[in-house]
Amino acid sequence: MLKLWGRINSINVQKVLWALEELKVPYERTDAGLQYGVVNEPFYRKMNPNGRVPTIEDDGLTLWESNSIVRYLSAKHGAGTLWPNDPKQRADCDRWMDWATSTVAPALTPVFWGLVRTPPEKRDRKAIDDGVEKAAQAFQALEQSLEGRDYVGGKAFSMGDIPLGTFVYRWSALDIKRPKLSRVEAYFARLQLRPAYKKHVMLPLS
Ligand SMILES: N[C@@H](CCC(=O)N[C@@H](CS)C(=O)NCC(=O)O)C(=O)O
Repeated sequence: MLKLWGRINSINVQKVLWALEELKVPYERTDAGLQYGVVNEPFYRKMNPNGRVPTIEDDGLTLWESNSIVRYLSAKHGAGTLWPNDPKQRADCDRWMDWATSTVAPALTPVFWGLVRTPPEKRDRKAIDDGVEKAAQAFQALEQSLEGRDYVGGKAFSMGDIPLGTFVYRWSALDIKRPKLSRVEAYFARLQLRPAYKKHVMLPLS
């Protein structure tokens, strides 16, 4: 059975849990990272020299990098659904996965860490405010791109929605100012119709 290492409040682990559930792949999960440790143990470093989560082991393959794991699982179990067969369609989804990591994550991570994992007296207000502004700009771009689309790849839910969907939830759940973006709101509402999203992503922020 597929093995997954990572704590459930890690956004990168949540992407993998969401994909596994969408694809109905059975798995065994071991808590790892932050308070659980494990990531510095020699056996773990051998699998993942970065000492980060998630890592999976599946059928002789050891893999880290959450988006790569989502792509692998989608290709293996979701051809024609999470993994569009048409290369152009797939590139569209891939692009949103990369964008979530390259543009949304660097904006939102300092906000999340500042407001959720840092005591008020130690917060870097400027880093938080900068992140709030950059995240607003990123989601304005998403708002524009969602015109005529139910999901980032078009009419159907795909792997392209998984990394982005985890950030959309965090952005909505953080106690920050957000511009009113009706398409992003409708997209978030659509994602919430998916039981796997509610179960693995929409957890209290911690
Ligand atoms: N680019 C990597 C980032 C992995 C990463 O930074 N994971 C964080 C959790 S979201 C981590 O391992 N933090 C340290 C820890 O949990 O001990 C991925 O997408 O998998």
